[in-house]
Amino acid sequence: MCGIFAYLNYLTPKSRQEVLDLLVTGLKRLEYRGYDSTGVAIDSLDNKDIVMVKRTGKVKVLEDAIKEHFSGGEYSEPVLTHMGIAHTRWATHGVPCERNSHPQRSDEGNSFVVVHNGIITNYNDVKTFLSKKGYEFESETDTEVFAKLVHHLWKKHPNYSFRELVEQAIQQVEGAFAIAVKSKHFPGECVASRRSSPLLVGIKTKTRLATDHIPILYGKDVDSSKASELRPHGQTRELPVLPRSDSTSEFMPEQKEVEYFFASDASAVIEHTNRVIYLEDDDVAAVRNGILSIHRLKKSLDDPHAREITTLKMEIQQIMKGNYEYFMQKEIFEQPDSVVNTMRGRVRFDGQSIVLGGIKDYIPEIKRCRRLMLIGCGTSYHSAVATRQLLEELTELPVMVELASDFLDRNTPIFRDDVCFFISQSGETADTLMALRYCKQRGALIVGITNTVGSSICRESHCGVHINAGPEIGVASTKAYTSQFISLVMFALVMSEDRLSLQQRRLEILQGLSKLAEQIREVLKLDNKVRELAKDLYQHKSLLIMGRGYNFATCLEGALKVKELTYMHSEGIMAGELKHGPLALVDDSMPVLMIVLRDPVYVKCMNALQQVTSRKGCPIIICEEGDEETKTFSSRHLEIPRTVDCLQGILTVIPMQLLSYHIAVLRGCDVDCPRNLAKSVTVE
Ligand code: UD2
Ligand code: GLU
Ligand code: MG
Repeated sequence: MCGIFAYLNYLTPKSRQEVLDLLVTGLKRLEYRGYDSTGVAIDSLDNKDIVMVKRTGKVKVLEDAIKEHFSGGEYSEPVLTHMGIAHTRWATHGVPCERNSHPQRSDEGNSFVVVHNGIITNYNDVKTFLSKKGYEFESETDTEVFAKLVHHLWKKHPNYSFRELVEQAIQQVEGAFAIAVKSKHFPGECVASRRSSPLLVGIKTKTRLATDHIPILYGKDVDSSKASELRPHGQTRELPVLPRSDSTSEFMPEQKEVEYFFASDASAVIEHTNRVIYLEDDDVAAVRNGILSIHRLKKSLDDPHAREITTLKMEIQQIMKGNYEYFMQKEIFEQPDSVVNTMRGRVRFDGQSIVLGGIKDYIPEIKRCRRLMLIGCGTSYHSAVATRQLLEELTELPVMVELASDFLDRNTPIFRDDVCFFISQSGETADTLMALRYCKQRGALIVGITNTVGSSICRESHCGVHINAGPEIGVASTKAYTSQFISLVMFALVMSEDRLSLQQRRLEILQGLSKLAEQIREVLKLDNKVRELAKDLYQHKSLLIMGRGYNFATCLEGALKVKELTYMHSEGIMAGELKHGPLALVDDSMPVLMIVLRDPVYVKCMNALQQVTSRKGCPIIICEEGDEETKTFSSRHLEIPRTVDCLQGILTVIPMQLLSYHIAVLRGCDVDCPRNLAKSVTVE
């Protein structure tokens, strides 16, 4: 939910202005994660202090402030080694303002400054403890306690290394964090760590690295019971001296010139390097004298000896807007390609077979299960609603579809023979991740459906499917939805492979999948027509979207898009429920959109349409190409190509994505960064 970016150049001369440019560009790539305030910290000109610039608002505001602040010629002098940190915030503790922006500092002298993503849940206890030691707090953030805690530890243990200080501090905090710390007492060094929030390290060297692995240094004889010293409420006893992790010399081979990037996700580093290490929970990564080392306090039996350096396959163009005005628009128009990428290497249209490499070994186990649970939030939840009927049909299993937050609120009973799917674009969604851990603890088989390789859900699931839609930057999800949809359809097809009675149905669906990309291209041609409809709608207060059966999910997802992008009220209404309440909303002034396709619920949808028109409603109809009869009910319609019933939802959601996009543009809303929202919601 926020973006962290840190940059360290070792023996690679860069001026402060260049460093600031790098930090600001990094933040721009991460801006989708949060954008209520921003900040950077670099070394002062005499290298004795740290200078921070913070601003309320988006990265652009910070960029302008930096230009003003660091315009002097001295700032263009190259520095051999330097370390800077930057942050774009999505406030959880304290309003967005400069004082609460990150970096947060330990003291007026800026001894230690911290950028943080997540929530430190025991910050009040730590604050009470530190207040009694004389620390005065200047912000309302939970983050500030971390900077001050490190400072306190530094005063207590003046001979500890920077890494050891941070290592001690993370043992005292609870909750979720990714942090990067800078200190004027340890120039040219960076220490970073994570728990639950994502963090990776990018490495850029002139010559190829001599290794693909960074060894992990484990602590010895750790008595972790001591680590919880701060937890009892109001505890103010002196902190215990905690174990320190091993620091033998098994580091990454020395590099003469090297640059390190610490970032919340890969899109911020890909333009500099494709060599990255995904940190795991409780890893402490430290750079000192240009050498990166990774430390962990505890080693359990199956812990690895090293962290792998992975090569990112992402291309820089993938995260650029190209000719499009907004990322969201680009992502909507990418769907003919992204759906093919989801199926690539998995669906063989000639031999009519499907292989999902990520779950094939688990299929026998899945077939023996008692029920399938599909769990997600927002758009990901809608992809479950959209495919539930097909899953029930092809697996002949009970299928439960759950919102992660509600699922947890209910303490839903889960059994060892349940198979639980966790659907999340980022793979970091906090509620979904917590539901995953809840089910895992109860012994269920955990399957992830994610777009992000290396994400928490991917790592904590037993198996899963990467939807391979490519990076999604626009906060409102579009191509990830259609790819999640297809991934679940492919799963249903795999489950029914050996059912003789279902072969005809499977064939029909496979044929539908093979035509999908072409049909999406057709639907995208409606763009101009949709823009005209948006002109009719954008000044209204509300939009009702009605449908049923396979298209009910499109109504929910369409209404969500309208809400998040345009701030207009919108509701997805199950057409079967009309007479039970929603019909009261309908009159000649209420905008209504109805999905009426030639599928098993066509007659029922026509009924609903008649009910609406007889209340003087004048709906926009999404119908099948050439369906003259349905078209007579309204002068405004969008025709989409015919496909198999269970795939219609992929084609009907696209006009809804376009419609919400155009309404948002007409209303002057920021399409890629809707107010109050962030791309990956890593808090409850
Ligand atoms: C893998 C490769 C792909 C290509 C292909 C060739 C990766 C990420 N994918 O794709 O690049 O080489 O093989 O056949 O290297 N997983 C989870 N949870 C999730 C998602 C995935 O545990 O939420 C696991 C999954 O069980 C598997 C691995 O991650 O072990 C890769 O999953 P995938 O869907 O990318 O697998 P596949 O075979 O389509
Ligand atoms: N909890 C911290 C704050 O409110 C960090 C929020 C974030 O991840 O942006 O400042
Ligand atoms: Mg996994």
